[in-house]
Amino acid sequence: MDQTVSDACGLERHISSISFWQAVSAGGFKSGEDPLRMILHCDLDYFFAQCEELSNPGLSTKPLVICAYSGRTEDSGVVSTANYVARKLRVNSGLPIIQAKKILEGSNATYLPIDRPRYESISDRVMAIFSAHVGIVEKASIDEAYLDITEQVQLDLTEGRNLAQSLKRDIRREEGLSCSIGLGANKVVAKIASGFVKPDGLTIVPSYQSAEFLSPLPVDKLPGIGKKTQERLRGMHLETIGDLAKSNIQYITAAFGKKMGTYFHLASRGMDKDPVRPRLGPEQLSRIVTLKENSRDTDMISPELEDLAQDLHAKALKHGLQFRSVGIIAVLENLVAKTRTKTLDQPTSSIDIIRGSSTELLRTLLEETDLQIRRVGIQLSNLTPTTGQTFLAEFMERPPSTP
Ligand code: DCP
Ligand code: CA
Ligand code: CA
Repeated sequence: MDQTVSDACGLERHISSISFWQAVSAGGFKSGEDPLRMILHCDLDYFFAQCEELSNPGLSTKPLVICAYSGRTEDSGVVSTANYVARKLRVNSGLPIIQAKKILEGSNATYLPIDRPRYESISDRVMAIFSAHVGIVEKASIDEAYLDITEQVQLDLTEGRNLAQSLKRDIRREEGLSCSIGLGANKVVAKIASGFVKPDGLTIVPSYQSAEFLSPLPVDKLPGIGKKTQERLRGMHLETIGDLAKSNIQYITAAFGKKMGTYFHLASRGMDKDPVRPRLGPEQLSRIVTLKENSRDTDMISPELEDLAQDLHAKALKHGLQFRSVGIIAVLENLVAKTRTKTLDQPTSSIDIIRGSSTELLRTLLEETDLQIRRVGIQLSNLTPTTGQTFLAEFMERPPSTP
């Protein structure tokens, strides 16, 4: 019944049957309770390892293991992540490094330590590409974000697919990275869809097929269900998300408490109201505006940059933050997003630095293209609290409530 539609990536999966959805509805489930939304979840593939392959492409044809060394002995610690060549040999995140080395013995594998500052800079630039395309971006971790595209694509699936494909294309073209994207009616469905076809996948789940899409998947695919909860559910003969959807809510709440029970009950039926919270995480402050008309004229673009610089400077001061990187975001007339970033030796909160760096980066960017600029933005990253401020967490909004 399922129909696979190949797109440019050859990986898009389109779930087409609605039979189970109707069966669930007939069982008393009220459809349409959630307002209609269209959410993307974008997750970079084998992120830390892919970043290392960028600087050394020779690494991509053999097993590459990024190691979280504990420092106790030379090889103590676990695998942070591994490229897909190593994964085929069953080397995955969390495996002790010693075991990974045994499995990969004689395979010419490379082992590298985590270089977090570099991955964070790359992550910042990818987040800037998201913000260049979409207004509501919630950075969920170093390599993933939720994007609310409801208004932008007017709930049109084809438009949604086109937007997802332009994001994939820009991330590939600008940063050389592949990612997997899920499109769904809410964060839970989008998140599970992004992991459905990987790497370089695009999985689209129309809203009315959410429950049917989730139904055959094992329960641990639901965000918030780990191995322990999965074991408990197995003991209750609940193996798939569909089993959970069909189970009695009182039975589930009695076992897991009201909050988790209600979440399992709704999420298993493809329902989730959690909004995409527009923020890029505590590491970045950014804003982007659309120019009155497309332009390459710095005299015309400069006043916009000045407004952005003042606004972001005020935000940084308000939150007691200094920045060490200033980035410029430009969406060109062909809708391709470009970003350029400058990292300083020392953190600062100077507006002159924002002005100077963004103007210089804009010039560099214009030299690299003949096209006109449609939207322009500034991003401050590598943020640290100004001396005298204690915890960065004080300035963060509350964390997402989705487990
Ligand atoms: N990470 C880690 N330890 C883990 C899981 C992840 O250090 N147990 C780090 C390394 C990953 C990054 O976080 O590259 C992102 O985690 P993901 O779960 O998204 O995994 P990957 O991006 O590595 O792989 P995938 O292609 O499955 O998304
Ligand atoms: Ca990832
Ligand atoms: Ca991730």
